[in-house]
Amino acid sequence: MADSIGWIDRLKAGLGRTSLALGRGIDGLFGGSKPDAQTIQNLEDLLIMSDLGVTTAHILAEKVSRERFEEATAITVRDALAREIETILVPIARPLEPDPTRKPHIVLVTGVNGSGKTTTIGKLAHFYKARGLNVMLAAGDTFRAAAIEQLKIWGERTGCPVIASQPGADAASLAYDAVARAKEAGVDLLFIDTAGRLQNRKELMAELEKIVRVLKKLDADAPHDCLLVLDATVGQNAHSQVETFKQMIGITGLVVTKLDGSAKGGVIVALAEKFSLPVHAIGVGETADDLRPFAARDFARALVGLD
Ligand SMILES: Nc1nc2c(ncn2[C@@H]2O[C@H](COP(=O)(O)OP(=O)(O)O)[C@@H](O)[C@H]2O)c(=O)[nH]1
Ligand SMILES: [Mg+2]
Repeated sequence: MADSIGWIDRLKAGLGRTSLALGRGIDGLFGGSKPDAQTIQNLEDLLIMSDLGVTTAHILAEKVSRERFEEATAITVRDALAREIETILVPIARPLEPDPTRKPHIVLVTGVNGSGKTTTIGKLAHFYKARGLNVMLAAGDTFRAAAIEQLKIWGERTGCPVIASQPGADAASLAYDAVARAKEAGVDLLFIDTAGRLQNRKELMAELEKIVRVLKKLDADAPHDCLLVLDATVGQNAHSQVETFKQMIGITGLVVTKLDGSAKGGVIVALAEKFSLPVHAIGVGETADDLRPFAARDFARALVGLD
C-alpha cells in the first residue's frame, strides 16, 4: 500500500515539529528510572506546549504517572502516551456516513475563510464519487466570485454537477434550488459550500441560519450533517471556532485540514476531550486524494513520533 505509506509519511512530516518537540522532550525527561513528581509536571508542561490543551495535558500526565513503570525509558513513555491519546481519539474517529435512504443526504459545510471548506468539499466529492455515490455540489459561498469558480473547478475535476448563481446572490435561495435539483436528479449526497466571514459574525450567522431554515422547509431533518472545517495551523484558536459555530448552527462533525503543514496537530486531542465531536477526516494536502479518514492509532503514534 504505497499510497497509505505516502500519506502517513506526510502526516508525520506535517506533525514533525510537534512530534519532534514532544519526542525530544520525553527523551530528555525519562532516562530509565521511576518518574518523580517533577518529571510528571515537566511532561505536563511539554504536552501543553504541544497544543494538547491544559486539561488534556493534565489528564495524560496523570495517566502516565499511574503506569507502574519498572523503568520509564523514553520509548516506554512514548508508547504509553500514544496508547492514552489513542483511547481519547477512538470515540471521535468516525467517518461521515451518508444515509442511503435520503436522496439527497444534505451536508452543510461551514468554517472561517481559508480553513479549507471548498477544497474539502472537492476531496469529499471525489471520495464518495469513487464509492459509486451520485454527488452534487452547491456554491453557497456567493460572497466571492472566485469561490464560485473554485467550486466549479472541483466539480469538473470530480465529475460532479455544481449548482451556482451569480456573486452576491442569496445563499439560502441557492441552497433551496440545489436541494430541489438534487431531488429531481436522484442525487445521493449534496454538499453545500458556505461563506466564512467571521469578521462579520452577525451577517454570517444570519446567512447560515437562513440557509438552515430554508433547508428545513424541504426536509425537516436537513441539514443531515453540519461540518465544521478547521485549519490545524490555528492551534488553540480552533476551540473558539468550534464554540462559535456550535452556537450559531450546531455542528455534527469536524474535518481538520492542513495537517501536512502544521506544527499544531496536537489540538485535535484537546478538541476531542472538550467537545467529543466526531472528526470525520483530515486534510494532508491540496489535491483530491489528500483527504484521509481520521485514524486514531496512526494519528496518536505520529504525534509522539512513533512508527
Ligand atoms: N497544505 C494544505 N493546504 C490545504 C488543505 N486544505 C486546503 N488547503 C489550501 O488552503 C487554501 C484555502 O482553502 P479553501 O478550500 O479555499 O478554503 P475556504 O475559504 O474555507 O473555502 C487553499 O489554497 C487550499 O488549497 C490541506 O489539507 N493541506
Ligand atoms: Mg471557499
